[in-house]
Amino acid sequence: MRAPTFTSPLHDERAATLLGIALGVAFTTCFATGLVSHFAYEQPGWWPLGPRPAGLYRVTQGVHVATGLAAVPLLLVKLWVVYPSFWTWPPARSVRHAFERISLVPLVGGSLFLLFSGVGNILRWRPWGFFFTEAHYAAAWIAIGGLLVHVGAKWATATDVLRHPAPDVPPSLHVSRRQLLGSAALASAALPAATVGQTIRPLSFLAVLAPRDPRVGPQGLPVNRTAAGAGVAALVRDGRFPERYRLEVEDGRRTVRLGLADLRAMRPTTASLPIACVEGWSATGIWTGVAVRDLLRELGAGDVGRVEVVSLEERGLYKRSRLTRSWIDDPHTLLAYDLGGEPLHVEHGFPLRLIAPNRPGVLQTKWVGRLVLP
Ligand SMILES: Nc1nc2c(c(=O)[nH]1)N[C@H]1C(S)=C(S)[C@@H](COP(=O)(O)O)O[C@H]1N2
Ligand SMILES: [Mo]
Repeated sequence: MRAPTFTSPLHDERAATLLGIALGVAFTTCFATGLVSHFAYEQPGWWPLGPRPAGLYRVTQGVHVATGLAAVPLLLVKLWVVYPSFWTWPPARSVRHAFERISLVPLVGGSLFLLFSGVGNILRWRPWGFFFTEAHYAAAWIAIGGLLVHVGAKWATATDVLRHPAPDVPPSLHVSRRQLLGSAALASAALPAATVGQTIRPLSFLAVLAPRDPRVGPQGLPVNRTAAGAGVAALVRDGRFPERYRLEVEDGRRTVRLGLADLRAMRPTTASLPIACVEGWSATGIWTGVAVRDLLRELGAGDVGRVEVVSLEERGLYKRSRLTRSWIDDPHTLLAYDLGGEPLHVEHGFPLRLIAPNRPGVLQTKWVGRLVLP
């Protein structure tokens, strides 16, 4: 096999190293915040983060999406800089070299998969047949494993490159190394800058690329799953509703049914809490409702360590969520009936929705119909 010839002097170690460092920082931050997102969603027993601070998930998930976007141009430019080495012949000079090259398969393959599926997910463009959450999580471990091996293998070369002054490269097509890296940096700053406005309101004027505008939607809040999509719109349009609406509270021995008037007669709590979607947008609302702990107290439910919150929605991945003890005890874990002082819009979960501090949006169940106590 004859290696193709690569004429640009920009395929050099220095550019590769600097891009590699930027990518390493972006990937590690994205990985760490991705783990937070995963465990905040799964809520394993050992997970230490509870409902406080209330806005933490909105920050970690905003950073996750921003660093993922920043990595896209960095990775593309990095692949361009290093791709001549993919044609190296013979493919391995030593066992060490072979190992280093094999680690590129999970690293490059995993990274491309993560960025592609992540961007697709925030654009809600999901042409794939797999379940995004699990595939994205598995690929993250694969890529981070490849990254560790790669950093270990390249450490000596990279420190060597950085210790020496930058050699001049003759301009290639009038592009210097500095211009190449500068444009990569600019593109990688511009992508997240053009989307963070979907979570930081004062920057929303910048959010030209954001898939969601946090100000657009009924009651000034965006909507992911619509009432029509969830199949609850007809139920709500039905004239007997909400008069006939009953929240059912089951504890294995009995079922208590509470109408909206019963819920409104209980001690109300108002709290300012964000909806923070995994897709990277977030928006704050002023919610009023009954705190779950007050409701349980009213019903004399005693010491409850777990509550399943079940939607009227019949199908759909997010029709139920679980409240663990720290959320049940938090005074701002609400079954809300008002948003911004008005009855909830049906798109936001009328007649009743869960809204609680520091919780991924997917766990803020709308159109709540039933609470199941163990
Ligand atoms: N029943 C039900 N509740 C749900 C969902 C759903 O699909 N079904 N989607 C969740 C998601 S992904 C988000 S981000 C929030 C968004 O709330 P909003 O539509 O009021 O902004 O609702 C959550 N509640
Ligand atoms: Mo969401």
